[in-house]
Order: sequence, then C-alpha cells, then structure tokens
Amino acid sequence: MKVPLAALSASLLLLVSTPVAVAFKASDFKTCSQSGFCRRGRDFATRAKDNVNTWRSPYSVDAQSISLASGRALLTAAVNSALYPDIKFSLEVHVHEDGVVRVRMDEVGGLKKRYDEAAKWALAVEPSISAHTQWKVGASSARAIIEPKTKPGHEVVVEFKPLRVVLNKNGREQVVVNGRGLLHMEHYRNKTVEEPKVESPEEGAETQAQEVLKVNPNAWFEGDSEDAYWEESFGSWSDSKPKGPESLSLDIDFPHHGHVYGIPQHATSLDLPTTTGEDPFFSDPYRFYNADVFEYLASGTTSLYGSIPVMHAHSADSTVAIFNAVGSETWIDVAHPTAKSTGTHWISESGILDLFILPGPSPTEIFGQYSGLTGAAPLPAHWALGYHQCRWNYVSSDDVRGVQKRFDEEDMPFDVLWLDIEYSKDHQYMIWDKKNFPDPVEMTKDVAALGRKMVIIVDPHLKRADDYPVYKQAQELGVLVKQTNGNDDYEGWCWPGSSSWVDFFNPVSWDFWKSLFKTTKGSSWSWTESTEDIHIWNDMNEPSVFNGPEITMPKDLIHYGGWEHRDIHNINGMFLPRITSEGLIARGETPKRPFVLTRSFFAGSQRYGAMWTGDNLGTWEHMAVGIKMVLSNGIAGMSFAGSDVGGFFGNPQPDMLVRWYWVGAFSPFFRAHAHLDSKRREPYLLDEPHKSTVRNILRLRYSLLPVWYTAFRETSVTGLPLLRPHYVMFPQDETGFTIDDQFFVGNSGLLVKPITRPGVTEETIYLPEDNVYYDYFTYRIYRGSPKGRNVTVPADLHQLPLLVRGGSIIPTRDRPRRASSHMHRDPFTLRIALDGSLKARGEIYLDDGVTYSYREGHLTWRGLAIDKISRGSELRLLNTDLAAATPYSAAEGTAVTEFRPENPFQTGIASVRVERVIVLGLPGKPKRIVVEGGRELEWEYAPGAGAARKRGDSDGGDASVLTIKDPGLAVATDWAILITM
Ligand code: NBV
Repeated sequence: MKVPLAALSASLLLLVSTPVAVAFKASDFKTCSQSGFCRRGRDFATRAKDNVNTWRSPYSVDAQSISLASGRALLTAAVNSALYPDIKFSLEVHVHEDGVVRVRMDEVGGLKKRYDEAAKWALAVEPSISAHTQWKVGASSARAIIEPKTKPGHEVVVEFKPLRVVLNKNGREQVVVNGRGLLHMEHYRNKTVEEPKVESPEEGAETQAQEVLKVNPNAWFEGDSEDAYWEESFGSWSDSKPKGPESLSLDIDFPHHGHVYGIPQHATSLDLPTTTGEDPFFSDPYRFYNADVFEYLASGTTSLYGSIPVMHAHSADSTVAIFNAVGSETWIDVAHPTAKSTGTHWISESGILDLFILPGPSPTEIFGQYSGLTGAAPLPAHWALGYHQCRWNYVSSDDVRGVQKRFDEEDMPFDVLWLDIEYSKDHQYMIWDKKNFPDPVEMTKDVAALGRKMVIIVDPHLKRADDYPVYKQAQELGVLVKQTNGNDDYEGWCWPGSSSWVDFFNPVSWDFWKSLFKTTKGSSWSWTESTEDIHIWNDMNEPSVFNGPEITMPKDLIHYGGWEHRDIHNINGMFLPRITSEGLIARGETPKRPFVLTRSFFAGSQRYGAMWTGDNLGTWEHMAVGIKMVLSNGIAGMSFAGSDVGGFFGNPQPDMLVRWYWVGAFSPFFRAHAHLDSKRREPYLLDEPHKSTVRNILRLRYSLLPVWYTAFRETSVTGLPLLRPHYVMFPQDETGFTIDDQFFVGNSGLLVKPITRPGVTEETIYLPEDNVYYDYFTYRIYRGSPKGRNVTVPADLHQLPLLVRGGSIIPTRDRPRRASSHMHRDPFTLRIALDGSLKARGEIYLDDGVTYSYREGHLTWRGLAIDKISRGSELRLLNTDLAAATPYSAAEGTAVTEFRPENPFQTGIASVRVERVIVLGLPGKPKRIVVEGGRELEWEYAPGAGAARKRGDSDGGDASVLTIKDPGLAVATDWAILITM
C-alpha cells in the first residue's frame, strides 16, 4: 500500500533516511469546497449567476471624494458599500508611464490592517506615474486616455455606481473589473457570540437570500450563513483564523478575448481550460497555494510549487494581461461565456486588491510591460545553459569523480554535477557528511579542473540542533518563523526531523543568510568547506513541512511584522533563492553571476534564478505537460525553466529517456534528475544505439549554445520568453492559439516539436505562415501557407522535428567539447536559411559568461544579415556591430548610455573566426564569392534535389546548399561577403 508522506508520523520520519514509496493523494490537499473562503466566493458567484438580472454590486465610488495627484494621473476616491454603510474603502487608480493601470483598493480604518506588500516583493522598481495622462472626472465616471502616443485609442474608465474599472480600446471593452459584481472585500469584524443554530430550511422553503431577493431585487448577499468565518479545520488540522473573514473576491472579464494563458504553475495546457464545464479534473478553480504536491497529476487545476498571478487574454485583435499582486491562497475560475470571450473570478483569502492591468496591445508589449514591473530574468552564467547531471544522490566524492570520468570516457558533454540532500550530515545543509564526502573542497576542485561546476542543495528547513551553526545563528538572531503566539519559534518536521525555518520577511535575516555563503572565515560561521565553483539548489521552499496542513506551514504562524503565514504564503518561497543568490554574488572578490534553482516561486522570482517543475513522473504524460508548463512559466516571466529529464519518479524505458533528452535539449534549463529509489540512468549507461543518440543530443545542445545565450540576452532586456508559443510569434493566427506542443526558440527562427509519445516515426508540425522552413538536419524544405499548414516530418527516435524558419541565420559552435567552458574560443558556423526573397537575419551575443563586466560594455553583439543588392544579381552577407549601433541596455535597468571604447572581452576574442557559412535555398549556383574589398573564397554548391518547389507543395524537396569554407573572418569585426549569382 502506498502511504502519503503527511501521514507518516514525525518519529517515523526521523528514522527513515529513504522515503517510503508514496503517491499523489488528492485528500492531502483542499478542494475549493473544503476551503471556507473559496466556498464562500464560489457560492457568491453562483448566486450572482442565478440572479443575473437583479444582482448589483454594492460598491460605489463617492464622486465627491475624488482627488487627483501626480499631475492628475493618480486618482484616489472613497468607496462605499451599500450593504455595510459604516465600512469604508479606498480606491487608487494609477496610470503608469507605459500605459499600465494599477488599481488598489483597501479597507480604511478597519479593525485590522490587510496585507499590502505583495507587490512590494514582486516589483523590481516602483513604476513611474505617467506624465501625459490626466483623469477627467464626470458625474458618473472618470476617464483617462492612456499614453495616446504609444497606445492609440486606449482609455481607462472608472464607473462610479456600481464601481467598475474598464480598459477600453477604440471604444471596445478589453478588461472589465467587477462587471459581474463579484467584487467583495470581506471587512474585518468582531466575532459575535454564536447564535443558536437555525434549523436548515425544509425542502422547498426559501433561503434567507431568496427571501431578501424577493423584497429587494437589487440586493446583494454575502451569504446565508457565517460559513467558516472563524476557526476552520481540514483533516486533523485546525486553523485558528484569529482575524476572521477577510477574503477578496473579484471578477475580471475579457469580453473580446477567447483565450487565456498563464497563471503558472498548473499541470495543464497553455490555453487554459475552463473550470466551469463538465471535465471532472477541471471542476475546481485553478488554485494558487504553493505546495509540495507529491507525484502530482499530469493534468488538473491543483496547486503546485509556485504561483505567478499573471494572466494573458488573447484574440486576433489584441493581447491584454493582468497581474493580480496577491500573496495569499487564491482560486481562479475560468469560463468562456462565448467562444470569443472569457470571464475569470479570483478568490483570495486575504490582502488588499492590487491589480495591474497591462494594455498590450501585442504580446511583445505585454512582456515589456510585465518586465517593466517585475524585472526580466537576468543573463545567467553561460555554463548554466549547458547540461546538468543530477540524481538523488551521488553518494560520495568517489561517486562524483566516477560519474565525471564516465562522461568523459564516453565523450558526452556536461557542465554541472549536482548533489542532493544526502551529502549533508543529518540533513544539516552546508555541513558535509564526512564519511562519504571526506574531501569536499578537493572533490569540487577536481570537477572544476575540467571546466565544470557543482550545484549543491540547501533546503530551508533547519535542523533544531544546537551544534548546527546555521540554525543556532538564526535562532540567536531571532529570525525564525514564530508560532501562533508570535514569540516562540515554530517547530515542524522535515528531512532532519525537528526543524525550524528562517523568516525571510525579517530583513535582519538577509545579511545573516548571505554571509553563510562566504568561502572564507569571518566573524560568524560561513561555508568555508565550499568554493566559488559551488552554486545552489533551493528545494522544499513552499515550504514543505511533513507534519503541517497540506504538507506546509499552518496558516496562523506569525512572520515579521505580525503578519500571518496565510497573508504571505505564496510569496514566502521566493525569498530563499533571492537571498541565496545575493549571497553567491557577494561571496567572492569579483561578483560572479550566481546560479540558484528554486522549486517555489512567485511573480518576480525570475530575477533570482531558474525553476523546475518539481517531482514529475517518468511517464509520457508528464513529459508532454512539462513542455506546456515551461511555456506557461515563460510567458509569466520565469523563462529559465525546465523539467526533470527522465522524470523524477520511476525508471523510464530507454526510448522514453531518449525522447526526454530531446525535450531537455530544447528547454532553457536542461537537467536530468532521478529519485533515490530509481535505477541509475546517466546517459552513458544506455545501450546502443540510444547512447549515441543521446550523445548527439547533448552535442546538439552545446553546438546551439550561441543561440540560447543570444536568446537569453534578449529575454534579459525585453522580458520576452525564451521559448515562444505560437500566439506570441503569430498573434493573429487563430490556429496557433491552442498550440502548445511546438514552439520557437527566442527569435532565432528555430521551430521545435519534441515527440512525447511512444512508437512515433513521423510527426506533423504546424507551419503558421507563407514561408519556407528547412529541416535543421537534412535541409529538406517544407512550405507553409498564408492560412497555416501541417506538414509531416521524420521523427524516429534519433530524429527531432526541428525546423529553421526561412529568413533566419543560426550561429553554432560545432566542435564537440567536454564542457561549455572549453568552447569560448571555438569558431562559428553560420547556417543561413533564406526566405522567399533571399533574405535572412540573425544575431550573436557573447561576453565572458561569468562576471557582470557585460554591464560595462565588455561584450560582443553582432548582427548578421543577408540581402540582395545590385538589383538581385548579388547577395551580401553583412556582419555588423549591434552593440555600437544600439547603446547596450543591460538587464535590471542598468543602462549603459555610452558604449565604451575599451572592450577587453572583444579584444580577447579577436582570433575567434567564422569557420563555415552554409547558405540554404539559393535559386542557383553562384558565379563568384568574395570578401567585400578582398579575397576570393572557396566554396561548393549542391543544387536542391527533388525540387518540386512550386507553391502549394508542402514538401519542397531538399534545399540547395552552398558551403563557404573557412572564410577566415573574425566574428567580432565588421565584414561583408558578396555572392555573385
Ligand atoms: O531532496 C530530495 C528531493 C529532490 O531530489 C527532488 O528534486 C525535490 O523535488 N526532494 C524533492 C525531496 C523529497 C522528494 C520525495
């Protein structure tokens, strides 16, 4: 029988060092109907729907109270509730410089203060209020034209009675807040003495609500009873809920957008299924309550490890988005009243309303607006884009050295070797188990000597042992999460047994935690048995608490500032990677880019590192949904993402493992990982031909590192996702709106469709446009059509549907190396995929891959473009300096306004050359190829075979291939190659 972790007694957990086989147990987690505020919120929506003609929001703006500030771009007003005239609310509507509208509403002078800092932790910078926008206040509404220059036709309207906030574009409603009257901010109240229970009404008798409705058709109801207003229990746990009811319900509708995406993390399709239909797996709202959901299901609305309350609404006409900055447990219903509209209902347990409305109107602009708020994922260390080898656990230093040796013997590249929790003594992280790891620093140096790194796990649960310095310091500093009495340290159970958790909401904890990562001795304990080649993995930071309700912390625990855990639960997990990454940056003399992997995350987490999709299963369904989840994370800012290759649980068959490597090689974060109980499955253990296939996959990833790194540069500046779904690339192509099993890599032009089913030999791939696409490996041509078309491509186990979009130039480094650190001086190959008008473009971005010197302009950023000149008789391939042309604006807003002339990085790679140029799709054999103003170049040309290349043929035979051999041109200098036809 399988036993849920939560049901294991604490003492048993102490005894077991290896976990018992367990499975996802739905009953460990609440459904909406088991959660008082969600039940109330959903009932509320049902009542509104049942009384749709009479239901009316009780909230209204007091027109007399309106005041305008910040050059009239900030409107503040008092809001009244018809039902509770004594309770006062305040409303603020800000219009930002980039057209984003922020709506804040809070209870004023309530019995308690609602949590209002979710946005503070999520935002990268305080947004600037628009200098152009001015509210115009009328008798029944206030209106502001937002950024007329950049967003023509956009206007935000606050209607007074009832309160509605609407974003309009050219007179059409794009986003409507409280249009269905579901806004409900439960005010704080005193607990009344319990009244004797009223007998439940007899069959057929009217409920209180119905009676009231009869008397007053404009009525609005909080509910028939005080349903779970105060104490609440779930299983054997009870939540004291000292503040009583404080939930926030809100409808946000998109009357002209039929597709919504985002709100990661849920195991579901990118185009979010409705939660109000017949599907039993989608009958509950999407839930945000960061949780250690063991062996989660591959499809459903249940909470997973992280929460990003960002939703895109899309139609062929426009894209809009909302970011609902709330950190408490939240449930979201999604419905489509018509195929072309969407209604959503957000129900949160506590906190103020702090809603950002992003006007778009294109996906690209949405990414700009969202990263303008929460920041973009910074450029990671170059090695972090290589292949990561992990398992629970490599059990000793010898094991580590042995794994590294086997990879090298098999000529398989990898960059990072990982250690899971068993490296530590009694699960006291940063303290080595010296029995198995007697020489940790030497071991790390042995790995680093071959140009690699190590990533080592540091979980947030601290063993409550007086001789564990990390715990002891935290305890003495008073920075541990407190029990409900607010004074005593909370004690829960996790891997080390009795544990406590640092309360990172307490700023005092920050310097303490950062100082732990110093590799040299200081005044307090630090990890001297580590080196700067060690980076960190933060797991279990939801936080996972084995004996807690829903395997996490009780909601009534107390954090810094007196806030209850309920108020900040979904934000909590973001601090550990944040402060850890800050510690890694600060640990050495020269700040280096940190790598931190986190399991739990919130809006803004992208600033601190990568995430992965947690404990997936070695099943085809999990492989497939992992792709969708990574896409969803990407559009919510968290681009640096991946799933455990091979699946965490189970023993994947070789064919499945091979397919998973294909998936991993096209994930931003590429790591194989496996459960303690699974068989060893390092790729060198595979039999032939699978072993060679995986070697080729790894080599492909490495040869494409220039593409990944260049794409990440763009992501770090624009917030655009690394993996781009169809609706992002082709916002007007309706067929693409539901596609989430194929995607583009950045703007490189690579289109990938990983295979996630057994026994496949060929696969269809959707081409969304009238353009030519080339098979990356065979140079076969496939043609799209203006309306989009499916083409069939070979997809045996050793093959991947990977196409290059006509018009792209793909830079690669094709020399097989053991790790990416050995590639920095390797030459480039340029694969040029011409479009129908014989044009193509691409980019190469390079820097030292390790430090922050790129922010001072120590980088190389080249633009590659080929085009016809001399009325078509010549083609010119140009390599130009994009860095000089565009003053480089680094991530995190540190703009370098003047490009500095000294660029030691660029000088250092002066000898790095382009060793081959491959041009696909020339219409005939060239006459002559020269470097402009210079030498003749050596080349060969193979005409395309089977060239049935007329329009209408989806498979156009093989492309013609021109190979220019070693042109001997430096990648970092300006040059041109002329091809005379
Ligand atoms: O640290 C052990 C595992 C880890 O390997 C996995 O990747 C995490 O998601 N960890 C969870 C704790 C226990 C899982 C059963």
